[in-house]
Amino acid sequence: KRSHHHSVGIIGAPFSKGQPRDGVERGPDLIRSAGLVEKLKAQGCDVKDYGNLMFEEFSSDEPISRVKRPRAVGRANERLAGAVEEVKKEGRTCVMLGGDHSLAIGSIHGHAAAQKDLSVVWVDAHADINTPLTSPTGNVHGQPMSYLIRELHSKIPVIPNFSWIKPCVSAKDVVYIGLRDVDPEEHYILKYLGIKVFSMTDVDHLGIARVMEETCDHMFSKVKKPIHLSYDIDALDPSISPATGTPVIGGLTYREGVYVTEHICQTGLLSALDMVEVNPKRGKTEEEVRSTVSAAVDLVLGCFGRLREGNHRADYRMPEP
Ligand code: 4U7
Ligand code: MN
Ligand code: MN
Ligand code: MN
Repeated sequence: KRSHHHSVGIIGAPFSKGQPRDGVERGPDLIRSAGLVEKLKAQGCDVKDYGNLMFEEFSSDEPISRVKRPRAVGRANERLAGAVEEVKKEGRTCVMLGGDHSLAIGSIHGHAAAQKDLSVVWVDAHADINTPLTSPTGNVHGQPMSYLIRELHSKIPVIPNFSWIKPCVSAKDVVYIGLRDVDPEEHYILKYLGIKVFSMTDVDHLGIARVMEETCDHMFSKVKKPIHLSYDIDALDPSISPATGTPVIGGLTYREGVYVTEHICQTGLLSALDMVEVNPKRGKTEEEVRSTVSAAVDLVLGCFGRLREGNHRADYRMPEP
């Protein structure tokens, strides 16, 4: 099933202004330093690293309707969208290393520009679907889905540097996994739009294998669309990935987290991946940072063919005596 080789394009997005905590902009370099590119190549992937994007600074960036740093966030995502579209046009599965989760706006938008009609699998402790008007914090990393979902378009006010965003995903093409910290307004939106959600309660009830079966059944009920997997490292339990801005107790185990990636990989439809919210400054010790970064690397590797049973190259032959 997995004998095809993966062609991967990596974009670093060292951006942190979708939330208030410094450090998350160091995610891309940390994940690379842990050997991501070398490990992907060792498992047979054709990897092109496009390097890190550079983002504009805004000397004055006052909040607009509860949205903090709208100009910086809007412009950074516009940049990212263009970069992701380029990677997709070169025929590679795009891996966006964040940075905070506001970057999913640009990543999914750019993906959708190159690839009409996609499914989004959002693995996160949070739903990140607050509109600018429901957000309790004003942080855009808690809002990206609201800008992208067609059915929410009429609920989004005008924001400077956000006018390029066209909603490009249908509510029926979104599946959430791992939710356990959902604001009341977000819970209303999820129910009102009938979005498919597998909360941590569902993971407990069904087990991760059935959750992934049902995720695929839901996504493939009509046609098989390319998959955008948006993976927030805080989906995992903080005992594994403590170095993140908004940790929530009771998350996915390491095994459940990796299982999600193995299952998405074997669909053969993964078209873009976000790995976001790794923040070394939120780790209390070196070991906490190491564990978080190492989990992020393993999740990416799982998306591109790494199996826990082991792997070998298709052209391997045993040495003859
Ligand atoms: B993350 C929150 F209010 N919902 O909107 C918000 F609880 O990308 C948290 O998933 C958002 O880490 C978390 O600010 C954003 C809050
Ligand atoms: Mn989260
Ligand atoms: Mn399946
Ligand atoms: Mn998130």
